[in-house]
Amino acid sequence: MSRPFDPTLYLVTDTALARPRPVADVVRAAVAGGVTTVQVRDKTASRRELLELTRTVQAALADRPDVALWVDDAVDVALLAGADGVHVGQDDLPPAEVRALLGPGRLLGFSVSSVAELDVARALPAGTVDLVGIGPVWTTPTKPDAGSALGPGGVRTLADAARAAGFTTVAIGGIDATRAAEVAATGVDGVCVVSAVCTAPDPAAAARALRAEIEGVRV
Ligand code: TZP
Ligand code: MG
Repeated sequence: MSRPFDPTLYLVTDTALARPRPVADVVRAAVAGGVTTVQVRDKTASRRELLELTRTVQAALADRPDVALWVDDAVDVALLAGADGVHVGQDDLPPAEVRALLGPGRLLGFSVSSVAELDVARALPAGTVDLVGIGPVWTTPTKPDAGSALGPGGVRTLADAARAAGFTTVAIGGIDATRAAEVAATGVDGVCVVSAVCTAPDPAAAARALRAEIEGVRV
């Protein structure tokens, strides 16, 4: 069984957007502000650099065992660092292969932007994929090749189907504090952000604002 984790406010790091601050500083502040889970993502880093970055973020989270740590794409890095999970996209290693490497004790996330892509996860044995990341909700400069925007309506449709299949759901793409409530209202388990926190002058305040919007929908 994978470990339980709280997907409510899911931060994906971006080293360039965090500059000049070290990613670990942004993560520490964001978690203090209310981020509940963190994924290390750096498409420009070498495997060696990604391992180092992951370990630095892990050290920043040492006093927060409740915050699950994920690595984007690199299952080798996730295993070497002892991260809680790995997140793969449709063109990365297939989820069944990643699960075979990860074993049962870690989390596996998978990106979906359509019913056909969700079907890939639904066709796998239960326990292969834990979480599906649904997006992009809106187009975003952070990932210009993310595909067409689903909008909140499209997210709701995919989230309903994904939750019915037993997956934890998060939505990603173009979300900031002004839009977090609308996304939370689609029924996803969590809201995922990159630039809203990584570019914020005060990442703790940005996380607090996002969290307040999400919790406002849940009461
Ligand atoms: N996958 C779909 S959109 C996206 C990813 C990694 C980037 C989201 O970034 P932002 O800055 O929160 O819009
Ligand atoms: Mg990927």
